Formats: sequence, C-alpha cells, structure tokens
Amino acid sequence: SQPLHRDQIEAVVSAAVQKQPVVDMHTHLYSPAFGTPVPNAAGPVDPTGLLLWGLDELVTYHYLIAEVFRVVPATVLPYDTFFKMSKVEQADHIWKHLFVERSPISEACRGVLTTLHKLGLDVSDRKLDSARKWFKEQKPGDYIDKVMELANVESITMTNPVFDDGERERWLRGIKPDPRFQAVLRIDPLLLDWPAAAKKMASWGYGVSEEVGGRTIEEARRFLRDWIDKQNAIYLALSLPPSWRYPADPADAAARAGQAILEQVILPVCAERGLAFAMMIGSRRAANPALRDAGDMVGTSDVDSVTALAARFPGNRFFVTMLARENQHALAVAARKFGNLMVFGCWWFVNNPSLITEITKMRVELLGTSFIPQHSDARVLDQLLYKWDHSRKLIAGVLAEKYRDAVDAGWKLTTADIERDVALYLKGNFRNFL
Ligand code: RAT
Ligand code: ZN
Repeated sequence: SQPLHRDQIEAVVSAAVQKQPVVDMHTHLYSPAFGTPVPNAAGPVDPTGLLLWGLDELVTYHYLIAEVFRVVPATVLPYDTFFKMSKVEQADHIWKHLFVERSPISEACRGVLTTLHKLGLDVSDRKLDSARKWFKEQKPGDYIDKVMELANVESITMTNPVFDDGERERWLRGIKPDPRFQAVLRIDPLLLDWPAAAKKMASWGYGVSEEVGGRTIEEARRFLRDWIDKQNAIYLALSLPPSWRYPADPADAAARAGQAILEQVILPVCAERGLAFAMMIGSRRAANPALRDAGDMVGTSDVDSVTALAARFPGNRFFVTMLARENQHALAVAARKFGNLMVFGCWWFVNNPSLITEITKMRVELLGTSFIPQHSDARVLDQLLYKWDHSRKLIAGVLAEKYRDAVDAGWKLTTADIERDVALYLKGNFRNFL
C-alpha cells in the first residue's frame, strides 16, 4: 500500500480507531443471565439483578451522585433521604440540579448526553419522559446487541467479586454468561482483610484459619482454583489503597498477612494457571462513607512497591493501573523496566479528557505501542457508548500527532501500519498479555 502524506494521517487514524472493535478489559457489566433490576419490555425485573442499564441508572451513576451533593448539599437533602428515594426520583433530582438548573459540562454529565445522543434520543426539551418511555420498551438481550454494536465493543470483561454474596450465589446456581462476557475473579478482601476473608472461606468449607501457614495456604489455593474454574476467569484482580506497600511494613500485622497471602496463595495460583494479576492502586475507600460508592478518594501510591513485586515474581504477569495523576509517569517508567508489567487504562478520576490526552501521550512516548490505553469501567451498559466514544477520539488525536512526527522524520507510513497498531492498543495487547 501507498505511503501516507502527513495531511492524510488524521483521517486515517480516526477511521482506524473507530473501525477497530474493542476488547474492554475492565467493566462492572454483566450478561442478562445475572438478572436486571431495570423495568423493561422483557417482563419481570429482579431487584437484586446485577446488569444495570437504561436512563435512570445512567443518570444516577455514582460519579453524578457525588456531583449533585455539591449543589444540593447534605445539609439540605440528607444522604439517607436521597438513598431512600426511588431510582426514578433520584434521577429526577440529579437531572433537575445538574442538567436543567445549570449546564451539564462535567465529564460525567457530558457522558449522559453523548449516550442519549448516540441512541438517537433527544432531550433538548430538558425532559426525561420520552427517553424513559423508550428505555422501558427495550429488552435487555436485544439492547445489549445494539449497544455493543453501536459502541463497537466486541468483548466485555466483567468484575466478579467472589466475596459478594449476591454475586457468589449466582455462580453457585451455575450461571453461564453470554460468551461475549468474560469473568474476572475479584478478590479484594483476601489481601486487604485476611481475617474476615478467612472467616467466610471457613464457613464455605475451606480449612483456613487466621494464621497464614501450612494447611491454610493449601486450602486458600484450593479456594482460588475452584473459583477460577467456576467462573472460567481470565485473570484475577483487586484494588488497593494508596498506603499499600510491598514489602509490607513489618510492624503492621494486617499488611504482613496480606503479603503472605499475595506471595504464597495468589501469585503461585496465578503462575500455575498462567493467569495475570491486575492491581488497581490508589483508591482510598469511604473517605465520605455516607456517599456510598461515590465516597471514595484518590491518593498518591508507591510505584516502587509495584517494581519490587514485578522484580520478585518474574514468572507472574501484572496488569497495573493507578488512580493518581502524580503516579502515572513513574508507572510508565516502571513498565520500561519490567516486561511482566502491563500498564492499562485511565482509571476513574483520571478518566477525563484532559488527563487521558496527557497520560496517553506520555505513555506513547515512553512505551510506544506496548500498553493498553483504556478500559471503560462502565457500571451501566449504556455507558460503553460514551466512554468509548470519548476515549477513541482522544486516543486517535494523540496517535495522529505521533505518526505525523514519524512521517516528518522521513518514515513511510501506510494505512495497514496504523490499523495494525490500533488493533494492538484496543485489543491485541490485552489478549496477548493474558
Ligand atoms: O470506577 C468505578 O466505578 C469505581 O467505583 C470502582 O468500581 C473501581 O473502578 C474499581 O473497580 O474498584
Ligand atoms: Zn472498576
């Protein structure tokens, strides 16, 4: 194929990024088999169902709950009063205060607009009624096809917290997810609160005790193997607070137990099964517990702990993302030193346009094509539409600039080259690292 002229690059990159189906490596989405609490045309809803989708879920996303409490503070509407309201009432409250009485220009507000726009729904009258009616007429099964096609997402990676009862029971009942949805065994309490995890595991028939050693290690490994098999998990994952250190502070008994579980249970089982381990580092949970999911904070974490782990366990592979902007540069440099470290995504509070551009540019400069630029973290199915739309445009913008620089230096670049690289970014780097 013909080498591209520098003026053609932007259009070619943008087309390639739009056209490339995404494998989304981290979401909180589920296939319909997990039940949905959203009223719809397919019949009865399951209030404990895990698949969130539709207008009221979009508008009550926890990012928007945090934002509405800034303009209607808890002194005016107490947290409990808000959370006791129905989904529809909560959505109406958020819509009124963040979309009608002021302009929806935050990234989370804009996300709702992009999503509705992509679905062809018009809310320019600033009313939700007709959109709400449209969503009620959808059937989740068909709707998933529509969203995945419109978002051009080919595979959705779930987050499956095994210590969560609603989730666990569904797997025990023998649920089989739609093959487009892949499971990830999420195990936060195992490392962060071993005594509580051990108590639960013991009640489920595993011979573990608070003391990490001998039989406890064997039984905890058996627990992980059983759940990897039950979920057919493609990797294991957890999130960690900014205070997490490896090696742990010897004076901190809880952290020492976590380290023992990591070194003697989690990583050996990952290695034995050939599975990667994902660490999402930097979320300080419940800075404002009354805000529930919306109450978590960001904190600067310790990249040296990540490099120490990657060095100590060369036979394991680690996916790592960090929440603080301040950590992004050192993390990208760390990935230059360790091939078993795969940097991924612009997570949560750095999943904003200005920061996605900054972080992606820096990662290309330090890591070339060898990282995973983004995951959606969607909690509501429809969010795939906006998260990927916004990210695709930003990633394409960064890549176009970098390709132009190469062409300016005399490199002959073809459309096929660009398509190959884009396939790595949106799919191949993740799949190959698995
Ligand atoms: O982005 C989010 O919605 C967060 O609440 C978390 O789910 C975070 O992404 C996580 O996976 O811990
Ligand atoms: Zn997440």
